[in-house]
Amino acid sequence: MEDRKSDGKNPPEWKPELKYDFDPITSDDDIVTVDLGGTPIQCLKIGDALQNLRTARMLPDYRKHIPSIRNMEMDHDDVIICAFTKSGTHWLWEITSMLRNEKADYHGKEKTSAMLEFIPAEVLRSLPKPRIYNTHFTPQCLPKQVFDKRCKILFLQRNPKDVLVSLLSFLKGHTFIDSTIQWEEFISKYMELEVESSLLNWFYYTRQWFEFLKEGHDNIYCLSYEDMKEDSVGEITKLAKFLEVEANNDLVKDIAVKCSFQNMKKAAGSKQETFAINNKEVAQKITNFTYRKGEVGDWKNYFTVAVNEQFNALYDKKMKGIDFKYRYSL
Ligand code: PPS
Repeated sequence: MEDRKSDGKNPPEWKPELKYDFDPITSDDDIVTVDLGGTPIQCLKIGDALQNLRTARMLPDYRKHIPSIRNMEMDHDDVIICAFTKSGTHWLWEITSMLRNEKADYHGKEKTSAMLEFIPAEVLRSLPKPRIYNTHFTPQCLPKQVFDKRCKILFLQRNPKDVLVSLLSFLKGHTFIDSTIQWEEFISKYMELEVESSLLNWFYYTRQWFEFLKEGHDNIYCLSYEDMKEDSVGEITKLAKFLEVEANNDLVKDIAVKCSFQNMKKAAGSKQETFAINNKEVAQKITNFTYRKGEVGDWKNYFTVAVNEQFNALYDKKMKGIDFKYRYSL
């Protein structure tokens, strides 16, 4: 894999730090090519987790990392936030951190600092308490002790139409896909996506979680982005109860205000990033697409009537037997 260094003449364009070892690919490895809006992406597949080969050394080698996460020790008071990407994970992580610290102060670090996909198990274990991990993995990749020790899990959902609009902006922003790809192209390819991927395939991810929830787990609390938008104070109050945290009305209101979209976007600049970003412009760009709009219903600006009908039909087919009702507007 190429090294990303400056030629010494021009300031280096910021690229994620490639800090992990990555063993050679062998014939035993499962390599899949995923077509996202016309950009073929080569990935290593471990179970239902995909590792993009282009950025492989940015994250630990999944062939060793996933087993080590599965076997990671957990304490009964560790909490894990589970959500499909672009569902509001940053938002819920900040709220949960404030609640558990009983203070409406922003966490000093970016939420990727506590992400199961990004961080080696021994580093995750050494984070100060209260520990709030987060992940886009399905239950099959979570630490086994989560279930033995009955750690609290927060399962956050968001309607898939807003998720996909947000996802395109994220993939383009990180140059995971060609920045010229238009929404029409992206959504039509996305509707053909069959790969069993926790990271990319919303239908697959969500089904996996619902099948798992059917088993009945009272250590899992379900929330939705739309409910949080509609009534932040009410949802934070209910969450505090589940987390068994003392939170009076003033604290809950302060958290709701501090965690509003605009305030979190402003605060993002002062956080210590997981990947050292020494280029202010790039850091601002990443903040701008991580905190893009923060609304319910932006999908209506993208889905045509025909695409919407096609998507609804696909949803009915893929989500048969799952009776959860997503909210597409408030
Ligand atoms: S990630 O990078 O996959 O973990 O993204 P994730 O944090 O899950 O989701 C990003 C979307 O959440 C919106 N967001 C918020 N909405 C409301 N309030 C707050 N405080 C907030 N913080 C983040 C963010 O803007 C992304 O959605 P879109 O629709 O792109 O704006």
